[in-house]
Amino acid sequence: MTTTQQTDQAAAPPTAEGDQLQYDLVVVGAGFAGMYMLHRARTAGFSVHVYEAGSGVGGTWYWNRYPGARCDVESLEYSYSFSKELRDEWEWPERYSGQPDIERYANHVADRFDLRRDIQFETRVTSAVFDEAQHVWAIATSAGDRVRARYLIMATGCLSAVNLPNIPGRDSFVRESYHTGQWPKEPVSFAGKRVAVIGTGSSGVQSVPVIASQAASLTVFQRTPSYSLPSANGPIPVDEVQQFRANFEAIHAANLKMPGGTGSRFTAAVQGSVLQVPIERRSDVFGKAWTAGGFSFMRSFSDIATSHEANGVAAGFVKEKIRELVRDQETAELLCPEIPIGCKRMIIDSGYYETFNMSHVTLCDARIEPIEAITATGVRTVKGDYEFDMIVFATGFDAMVGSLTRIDIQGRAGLQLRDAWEAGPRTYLGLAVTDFPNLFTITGPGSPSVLTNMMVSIEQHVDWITNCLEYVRERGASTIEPTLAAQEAWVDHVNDVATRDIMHTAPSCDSWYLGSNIPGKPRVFMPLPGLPAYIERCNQVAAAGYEGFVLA
Ligand code: N01
Repeated sequence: MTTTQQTDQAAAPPTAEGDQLQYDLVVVGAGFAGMYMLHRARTAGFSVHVYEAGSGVGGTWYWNRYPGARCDVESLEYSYSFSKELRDEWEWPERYSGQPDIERYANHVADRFDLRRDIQFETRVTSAVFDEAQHVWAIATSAGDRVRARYLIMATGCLSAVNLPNIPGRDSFVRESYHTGQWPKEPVSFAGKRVAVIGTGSSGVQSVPVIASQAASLTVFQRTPSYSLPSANGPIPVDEVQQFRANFEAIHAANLKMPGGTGSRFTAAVQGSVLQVPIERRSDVFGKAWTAGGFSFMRSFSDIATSHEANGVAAGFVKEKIRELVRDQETAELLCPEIPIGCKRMIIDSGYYETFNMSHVTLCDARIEPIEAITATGVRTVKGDYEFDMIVFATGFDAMVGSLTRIDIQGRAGLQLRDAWEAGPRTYLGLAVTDFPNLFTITGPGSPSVLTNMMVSIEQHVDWITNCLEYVRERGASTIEPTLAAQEAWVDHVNDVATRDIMHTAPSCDSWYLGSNIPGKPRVFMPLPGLPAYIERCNQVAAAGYEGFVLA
């Protein structure tokens, strides 16, 4: 691999003796969560130090610099809300921002709020051990730091621990290879090269058209076809930006009442069931939503996510579109998914299906031709050997828990977080974990996180954590930790809500939400559907003196 693989680097844990408490908070990660945590906690008078493995800020948007990387939430909403000045001065060039613009925004925020002085780059936290005698976290890093902090805040992101597929011979390829989630900063040229892309989730689907436009040939290895919707991306009209800014407070408040924390400006085209309207009207509504782009399609009727039958009708429309867009009907059929639409994270693309009309682009489907091995010079399938100059692994992430369990985190009595979560993640509110005092997870499993606009969830979590830390400080306590009973009840609640979410938990659907993209990972639905009820619960817990937590 030409990329640096994230590994479990188990450095020796720091010793308890002799070390002074250096910081109130150590924050792990300088993506949008870590940056806002630093800003809020600093403003509240805490001393904060942030460790970041990359050489710059941006987190997801630092690492995922693969060609075509783009956000599927509208730029105006995929922005911090906490500062009016920041909102008003920043101009997004496109409705759906590309990675370079989002990284530029992250850097602008870091400069504007003078964040860099408390961020240590190119430093990975390797272990964190809770010292039960001193009530502090003893933290070790890849750069040899040994520091002690009262609180450990994990801002490690939900999609940051990359998944390299367990294909035999994976590391034997001697030419260029990359994982989309650890794309190098140096330019990568595809010109004149025979390129393979393995994986057809968002990262694969976004990168395919860009790679195809430059490579000599492109072979796309698909294991499961995904539904993708056109973005209809373009500049944001000036009057829309003005309207958005003028009405920001109302729009933001309305977004907080939406299940995903976004999209209040675009309500369902038809408030009712797709099954109750005549077929011509259905096609008309679907067609308009398809042309409007982005998630509009999923909002065309109000029961696409709640009725199997309605979901099937919507899926049928998309499959017809695929058959229209892809000239070779054999390829088109292979691209048509069989799973419910939306059970995996929806993909928003820029010309994905059309790319298969290019004569140098080939689809290699695992149902016909499974991959047997990676060789020194390419990929071996059951039908024979393909030679490539470059392999792009667009094979996703050990989502939601990988970035936490790959670090050696020890709570009370040496309990390892990865052992505590062996049967699936267990948290209280997706924010804290029993037996791991003074540890908080931003957008952790058991919170709505990846089912929402992450910016909204990040801000909600950071604000809640900061208020909580102020509360603990005011009471002169040195630890805060959820009770086992509160955590168990929360896990039961998350499971209960997930079971009722028929779309995301369809038995036919193996998604990273369920952990089923990682061999051996327990099949547990990790995020909690429904942001508004979640926010209400978090607020109730705080108002009741942090109910379910113990302060000591
Ligand atoms: O990862 P994925 P991703 N052999 O897990 C295949 C966010 N994101 O990086 O479906 C062969 O979705 C796997 O096949 P299968 C977004 O939330 C957002 O693309 O498991 N193939 C699948 O096709 C997204 O959902 C944006 O059968 C193998 C692919 O690799 C999330 O990140 C952009 C394999 C992995 O797809 C993850 O997306 C990019 C194997 N052994 C990402 N193992 C936007 O904002 C895996 N695969 C738009």
